[in-house]
Amino acid sequence: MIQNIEVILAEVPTIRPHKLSVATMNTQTLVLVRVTCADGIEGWGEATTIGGLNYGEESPDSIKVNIDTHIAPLLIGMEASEVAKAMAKVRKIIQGNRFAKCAIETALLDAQARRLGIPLSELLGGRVRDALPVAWTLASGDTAKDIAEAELMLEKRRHRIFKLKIGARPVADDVKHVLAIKKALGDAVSVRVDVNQAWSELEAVQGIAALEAGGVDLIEQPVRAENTAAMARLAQRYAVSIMADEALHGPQDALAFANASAADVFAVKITQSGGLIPATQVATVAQLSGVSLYGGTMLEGGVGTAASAHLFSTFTDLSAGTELFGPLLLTEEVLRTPLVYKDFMLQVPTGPGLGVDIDMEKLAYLRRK
Ligand code: MUC
Ligand code: MG
Repeated sequence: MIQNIEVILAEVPTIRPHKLSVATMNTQTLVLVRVTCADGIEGWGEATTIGGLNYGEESPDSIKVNIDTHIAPLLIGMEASEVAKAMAKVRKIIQGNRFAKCAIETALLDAQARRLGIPLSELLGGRVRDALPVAWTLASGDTAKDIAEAELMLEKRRHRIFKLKIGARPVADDVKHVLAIKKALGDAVSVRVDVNQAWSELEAVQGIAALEAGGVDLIEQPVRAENTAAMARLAQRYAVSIMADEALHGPQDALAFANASAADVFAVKITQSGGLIPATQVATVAQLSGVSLYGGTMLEGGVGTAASAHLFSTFTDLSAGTELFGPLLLTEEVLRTPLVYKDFMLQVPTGPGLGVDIDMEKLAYLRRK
């Protein structure tokens, strides 16, 4: 039986300012959900987002209040091992709130996988890989600093795929910045950009042409999320891959995007999709439509990153890799044993459930008072 649901907000500083077109992050607010079951088993989930309400429609505060007030009361007393029934009830009664739903579903699936003594990946169809390629985001706002940071990552064999956050400055300045980094890092390294919706279609046409000519591999969400027609025109116009991120809020959007041929790649995010199971449906739509897959992040800590890793390990096609580096951007670790990054890959945890343990003392210290 589901006995208790607790939402914990924890403030963790980032290792350096992380500059996106929509926000500059100096701290990340982790949103953690702990589900306690009557059989003594506990499950954890995460609903972390970026920049309050700058990025998505849910804030850490709204997620907490909506779970505490509207979602938890629906679930308390329900059978904990019947995750699908519990989530069907939540999805029927609660509109929107995809991040909140994701954290709840993750915690229930974590508990159930622990109960069964199997890794979460095996509840999600089964892993086809044990390690995932991981990109790093260069977003210091300074070209020379970004190059030095990338070189350090290459030297440590941690990342060889780099995503650059652009869109806040004029297109010509951004292009100059990206191409200087691409030139410094060379051909063995994949350089990509994420515009986070900042460009008009005309700016995108101009920017992408220059970036493609300079050897950039992938252009993420260049225009507004709702501008499907522009995404389709850009995807058709350019050989370089166009990736949808903010446009995808679950399977329905994925289907519309696939039908409109509006992206070459989908960034699958478990929170933005509304949970692990809807995220599997996004991936299925992509695979059936010939769209490539990329494992996205909302810069979660260890819990959400582990949950995403379990899901992405089940994708047969993961040709664009992942960006599951969230915990590495934070100054404090909430897991007792950190996730393992080596040889440019994140190792998918192998223990029961998420395969991670929370450091409760550390969390008590980081917790918003
Ligand atoms: C996004 O838009 O993809 C992922 C990596 C990063 O630096 O920001 C996020 C969000
Ligand atoms: Mg993105």
